[in-house]
Amino acid sequence: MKLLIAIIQDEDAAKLVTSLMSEGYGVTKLATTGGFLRAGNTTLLIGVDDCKLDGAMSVIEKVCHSRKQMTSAPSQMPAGITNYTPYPIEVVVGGATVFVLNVEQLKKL
Ligand code: 2BA
Repeated sequence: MKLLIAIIQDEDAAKLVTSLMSEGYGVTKLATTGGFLRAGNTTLLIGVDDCKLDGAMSVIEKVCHSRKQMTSAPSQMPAGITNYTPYPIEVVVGGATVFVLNVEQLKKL
């Protein structure tokens, strides 16, 4: 069994949860914050049997879209500089960042 930790954009979250649930995947949705943009995103925990891993990945790929975003995130500020004016930069926020972990056991007690 695998655990997918999928970090996605809030805009895609409702549709992805619905799509995964309708295809029989179990999903837990967490409200999270990206370290770079310091903006809200969504993290889904999806436990899947090994044989369903590719299917889950296809659903994620189909639903989640990359988007361009402008930011002047404070995390760009060089350490120790106080009078720094951040300038806007454009970043491409991915469709989904997915970690695939091996699961030793799943117990429902
Ligand atoms: P954020 O950390 O808010 O990053 C949003 C987007 O900003 C990133 O999109 C990337 O295009 C850009 N970015 C991030 N760090 C950067 C840097 N140091 N310099 C320039 N641009 C930078 P994605 O790569 O698609 O990541 C989307 C979200 O996925 C991230 O939001 C973060 O919440 C998560 N993420 C991505 N890689 C991760 C990792 N290795 N570990 C944990 N979470 C990760």
